Amino acid sequence: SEEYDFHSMQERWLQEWDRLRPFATDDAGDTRPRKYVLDMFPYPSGDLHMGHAESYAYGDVLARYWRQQGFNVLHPIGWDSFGLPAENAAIKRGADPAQWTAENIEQHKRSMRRYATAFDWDRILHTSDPGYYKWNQWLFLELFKAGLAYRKPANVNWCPKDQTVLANEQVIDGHCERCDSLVEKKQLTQWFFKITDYADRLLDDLNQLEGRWPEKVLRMQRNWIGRSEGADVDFAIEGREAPVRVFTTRPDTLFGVTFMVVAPDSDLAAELVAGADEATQAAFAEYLLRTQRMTDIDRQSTEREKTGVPLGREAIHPFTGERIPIWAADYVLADYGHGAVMAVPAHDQRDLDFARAFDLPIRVVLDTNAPITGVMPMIPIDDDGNAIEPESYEPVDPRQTGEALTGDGRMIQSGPLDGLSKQNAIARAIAMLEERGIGGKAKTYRLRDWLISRQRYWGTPIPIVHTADGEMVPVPLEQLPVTLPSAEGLDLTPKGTSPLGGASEWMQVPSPIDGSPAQRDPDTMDTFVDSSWYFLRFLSPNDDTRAFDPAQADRWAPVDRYVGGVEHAILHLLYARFITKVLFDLGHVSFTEPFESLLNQGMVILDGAKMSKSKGNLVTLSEELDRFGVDAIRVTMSFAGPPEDDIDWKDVSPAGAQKFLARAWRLSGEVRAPKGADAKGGDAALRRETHRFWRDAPGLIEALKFNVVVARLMELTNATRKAVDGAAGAADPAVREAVEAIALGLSLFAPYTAEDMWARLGHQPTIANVGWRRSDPSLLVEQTTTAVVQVNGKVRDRVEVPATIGADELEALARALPGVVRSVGDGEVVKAIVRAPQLVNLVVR
Ligand code: ANZ
Repeated sequence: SEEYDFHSMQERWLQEWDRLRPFATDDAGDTRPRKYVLDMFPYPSGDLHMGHAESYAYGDVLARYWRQQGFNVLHPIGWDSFGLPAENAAIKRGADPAQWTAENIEQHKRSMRRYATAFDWDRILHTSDPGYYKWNQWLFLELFKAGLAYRKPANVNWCPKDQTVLANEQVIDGHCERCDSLVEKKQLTQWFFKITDYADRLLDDLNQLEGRWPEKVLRMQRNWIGRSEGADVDFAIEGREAPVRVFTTRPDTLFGVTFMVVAPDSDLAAELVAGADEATQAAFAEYLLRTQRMTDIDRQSTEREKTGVPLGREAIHPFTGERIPIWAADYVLADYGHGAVMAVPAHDQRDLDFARAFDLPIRVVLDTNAPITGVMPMIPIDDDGNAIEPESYEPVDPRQTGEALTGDGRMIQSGPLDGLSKQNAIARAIAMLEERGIGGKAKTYRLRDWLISRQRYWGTPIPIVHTADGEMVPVPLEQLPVTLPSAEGLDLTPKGTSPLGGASEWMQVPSPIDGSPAQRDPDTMDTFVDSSWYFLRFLSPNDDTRAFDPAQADRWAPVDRYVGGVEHAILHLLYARFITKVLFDLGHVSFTEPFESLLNQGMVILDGAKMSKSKGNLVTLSEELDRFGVDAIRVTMSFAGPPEDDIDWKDVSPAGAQKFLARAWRLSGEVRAPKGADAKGGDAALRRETHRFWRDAPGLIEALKFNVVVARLMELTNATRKAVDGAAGAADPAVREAVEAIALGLSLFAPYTAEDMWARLGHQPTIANVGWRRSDPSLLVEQTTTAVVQVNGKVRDRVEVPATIGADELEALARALPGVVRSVGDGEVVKAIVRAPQLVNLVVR
């Protein structure tokens, strides 16, 4: 039989496609409906790997599918080319980051073309291109002018090895995401974006994405934003004019407050202890040093022994007037809530551990043993239905058990709250606080403002000029981009201040206001800024008059389907959502969520383990492609299972995929019916198979069941082979119809093979734009037959059943027929003889 030579096929069609540019998105005058399919753009470091091959295979199936369904599809690619990988690699090899990046992009481009990704090659972009980062600077200034970009000294996460600031999100269990060094704290003046202003919208709008984004991603975003609802409470402080405000989720436990705890590293703690005696101050100073060496994770660990020092000051309980001591302890964080808590040891485990460690009073205010009747206020009742008075039972003592009482029940020892359930007491307490003007309903968030400045070279320069008298002036739009100075002669090694500060000529600039000597801002932007809006730049990537064309944005955006790794579940997606909302508020776009639906592909692993160079279990994409061909690798990715699942390369068979493609391809050389031949009257069984494919494939693709579609193509290939070799023969027009269906189906998964099959069937390239066919419903009517049902050999009923019905199903159906039920009566069926689909005989005693 003919040889399936994928090498020559790849060479031939790659050239042809270069000439035909089948995926250029020409929008002018195109009236087709639109789809925007976007793959997360890669970092251009090294060549493409198996992970890219997987995710691009999936994105491509979708892009090619929508095109076959008659949509005008935008499917662009670019490179997230600023950032540490390029800079560190450049430092290591002594090369210019710009040149290193350009070479890597070229390599990626070659590999992507060979991989036959259906990208629009006229719309590529990369973020380190001044034509791109000019608009990054524009975006920064839009936020600056809207009061959403600001500078403040901040206790930042500092990686001592990379010598750079890290966002909270880049700190994993207290270690640097990139180099795993232990992260330290350092005070530096930094630029922030005010994402916290958008916390509620970022949280609430996740509901719109329910069912369209993976549940796991929605959960991670919700946790990251971490909205907590409760109350603010002001506590007057002995000897201090202003009260101290605390945030609590449990205002119902107000009467159980027996002490107050503030974060040792807060301004408040420093101020309070300043009024205490020397010994207290000395102990505090030492404790503060200990605290500063710890990560937030360790500080909040429930495993650790509680530590702390008294501050020698007292707060006044707002309702009882009682004096309560104020402590500093590391389990309270300076930058959460108000950096201080009202401690309720009976009902909060951390406070209880602390109270037990330092022998502080514990007061139970909610009896969790009291039965809950659902009648509010709740009166506990005994077995006979009589009310139980609070005196008649003993609440559990958390001091003895060591376990805080966190459940629901009935309030006790709480004055006006007595007898209420937890929820009612929360509402009542909030009302009381509001009445007295000492607090009220409040929310707090885990989310912090987005620290966007970096002290590194390879990023977008911040377009701000600092005048001699300390004013910050935006660089005027017509002077953008502020281009990076050449890396030549600059010391790029990390040292805590931006290398750009060393470009003395570049740093000096006349003030945009009056021309007086001024200085540029030496910091560069976090690369997450670059990737927060790139999906909009693809709409008009070469427009040098604006960041994006709003008319195009209205037409194409939001992205219909975003494909990429779950490692971006929090940061990138949150930032892109935030920037989209800002652009909406500033009137630049008319939608508030950037990505309509999201597909997170699983990982490609080997033998159950993540592949990595250091473990030596790397499967190299280029080698796999050389061995099996592009199409076989793409089919393997799609056939491996649902796209969200991990693919163990040990369990898949690229060789099997290649064999399947060869079988399908050979059929295209055997078809003898002429092009356009009417398949009516052709082999009916084969026609039914073909039209079942056309009926089912669209729904399966849209449900992301790519593996099932490949399986169906395999079945159709087998059925066609049987027809060719059997009674139908190669001249049957049903065979041509089936092989064309296989080619069109494969055009999503195996573009080279499909194109070659299409040519061998006598058609012009390219198959990518032919359009999928529709099923003929008249061919899909299921064949039925009449089954006869006997009881003890006598015909008692008849029923219409599908010709393909199974024995079990037929028997169950038969037993339920009215004539059969009547005839069996009280008797017992001892035996059933079933000959599907015609006959059932029940033997009854
Ligand atoms: C009194 C209380 C009683 C509390 C009780 C809880 C249970 P989430 O849910 O995480 O928002 N808290 C407030 N600020 C804090 C800070 N800066 N560092 C550490 N803990 C802080 O937690 C809110 C609760 O965590 C608040 O409610 C407060 O303790 C504590 F039975 O107030 B609670």
